[in-house]
Order: sequence, then structure tokens, then C-alpha cells
Amino acid sequence: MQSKLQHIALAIGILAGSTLAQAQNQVTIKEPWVRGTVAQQKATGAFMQISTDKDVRLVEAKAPAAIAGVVEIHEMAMEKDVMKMRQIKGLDIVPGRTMELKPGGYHVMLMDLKQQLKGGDVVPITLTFEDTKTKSRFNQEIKAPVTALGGGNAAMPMKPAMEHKP
Ligand SMILES: [Cu+2]
Repeated sequence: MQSKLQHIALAIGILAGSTLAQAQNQVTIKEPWVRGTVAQQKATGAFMQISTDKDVRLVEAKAPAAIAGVVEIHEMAMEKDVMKMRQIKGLDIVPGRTMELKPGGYHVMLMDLKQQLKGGDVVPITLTFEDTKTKSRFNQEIKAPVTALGGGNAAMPMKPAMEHKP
């Protein structure tokens, strides 16, 4: 009898666990990519499209220390007529509207790069989101492929999604 109860408790625990995992997994990240670098380059950007079912805030981003020593969330802003980027504490993601991190806008900044990032490389990035209501935090892992530089196309990293826009 006791073992049966234990089984039931275990089953409930597993169910609760999976429900929790589903509840936390309401952020969708599409088309992540990292801009490739030239040798000795110390920083680059990671870009992606983020959508959500509930109000969340992107509060932190991390990458392996072997790739980037520092990772920050950045915005672009005008400062004395000059477009500059600067760190922000968080980025609000609201339901029903895709937040696009793209060159010239919000981005995840990879700094203190430990190695050159070449086409075909993949950068694992851990994004931490905070539920705006409950303040609970959860992580989401992404694998962002590196788009190659060079070929005379350095100013225009290939981004297939853009080709489909009207
Ligand atoms: Cu930046």
C-alpha cells in the first residue's frame, strides 16, 4: 500500500514537473544568428526574433566563457547626433508582437571574444527571461549559427528572412 502511494506521489510529481516546464516555455526564439568576425575582432552581435505568450523581460544573456568573456543586452540610441550602442538592464517582450533583435537595433553583444567566429560555427547562448507578473525567472537555450563574413559581402550578412519581406 505504501509503495502504491509512493507511486502516485511520484506520478503527481512528474506531472507537476512537466506542467511547470510547459508554463515556463512560452518564449519562442526564431532565426538566431551571430555576425562573423575577422581575426582579432573583440566584439560582435547576436540577433534573433523573440515572441512570447505572456509578458516577459529578457534580463540576461550568457555564452560559454571559451567564446565570449562578457555578454550584454544592448540598444542603439542617439547620443549628441551620433548613433551609439549601450547596455540596457532588460528588454520587454510583449505577447502578440515579435521583438526583433537586428543590426542597428537591439542586440545581444558578445564581447571579450576569445576566438574568431567563422561561418559554420555555432554559438550556444543562454537567455534568461523574467515573468513580468510573477518575477520568476527561467532560461532558454539557443544555438545561434555564425554567418560568414567576406566574399565582398561583409556589410550585408546573409539573412534569408529579409528576402521574404515585401
Ligand atoms: Cu552592442
